[in-house]
Amino acid sequence: MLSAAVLSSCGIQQKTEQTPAPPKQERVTVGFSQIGSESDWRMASTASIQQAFADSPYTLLFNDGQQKQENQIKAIREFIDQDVDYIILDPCIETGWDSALMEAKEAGIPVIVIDRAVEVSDESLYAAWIGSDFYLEGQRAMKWLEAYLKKEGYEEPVNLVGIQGTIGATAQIGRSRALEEAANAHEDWTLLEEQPGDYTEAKGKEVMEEYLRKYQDKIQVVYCENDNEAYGAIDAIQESGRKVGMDVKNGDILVLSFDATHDGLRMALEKKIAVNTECSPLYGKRLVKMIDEMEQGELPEHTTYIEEGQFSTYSGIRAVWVVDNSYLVTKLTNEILEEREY
Ligand code: GZL
Repeated sequence: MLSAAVLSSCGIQQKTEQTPAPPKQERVTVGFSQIGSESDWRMASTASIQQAFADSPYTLLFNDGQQKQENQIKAIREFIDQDVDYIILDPCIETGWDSALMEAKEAGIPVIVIDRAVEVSDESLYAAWIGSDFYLEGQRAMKWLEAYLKKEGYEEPVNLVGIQGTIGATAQIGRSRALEEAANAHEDWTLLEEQPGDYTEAKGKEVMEEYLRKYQDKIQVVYCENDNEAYGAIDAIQESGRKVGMDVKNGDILVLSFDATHDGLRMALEKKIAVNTECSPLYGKRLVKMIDEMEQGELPEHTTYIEEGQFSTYSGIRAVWVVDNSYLVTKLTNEILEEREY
């Protein structure tokens, strides 16, 4: 057996003890605190993110907060304990996140907020926010209603009811504000009542049943802050013997909705929803790209609004104006529905 001296003199390093294997390149791990599974939109949001990360070099840890902030805060702390590289948060409501986000910041873990926003004392508590302009969504819906009533020559008083999203969610705050402002701006419009429907079909139906009991045939417009609430409201209206549709002059109740999910657009194609204002849930690829960039040391844009559309079968309105900007209203067709991604 050649001596160690001979071996080493010819440059062959003889392993005198087990040298540890080099650490395997650890995969970047991302913790995602999702709000829940309350709506078709939410399920599409989850699917988009899970699929994009499955196709990426990153490991996604997923937590369903079941629409409770305390569950989401618990998830954030668990992600910190697991020493993830990034946290993605879709916050159920805007307030109450400072301490959890401070803990992530102190752990050196960047937080990317998506969809709904957080209201915090220091905006550096999160690295970036990508989401929708929910107030603009509501303004577009109200401008469409104003144009529709004018085009139809409807000059009677207009009574509206609102079925809100989860109180305190950015989407609810923005969409409700637009409804309230529009009702105040029109002398002959009366907002009879608003109640939370929590973005669910069951609650949407329950609230609409109460409205029908209270206001009977006084209601002309139902403003649903998402598609699942609209499905519930439409069921309640039809079960009461009234009709949803586009002919307000002959007693149809106009249902306005948000999200423009596949079934929401199908209901619009059937004229059960008069106009559906889109809110895109497709964050997955954007988030993977953002993490790619952050892995390269690039700072992401701190605030990014996503582009969204509006759909109706009513061909008399091809665009609406909000302040100085015009926004396209897409005439809804079967082809658009068939191509719908979510
Ligand atoms: C809005 C999103 C809302 C959707 C609902 O971006 O947060 O939550 O409008 C979902 O369908 O439940």
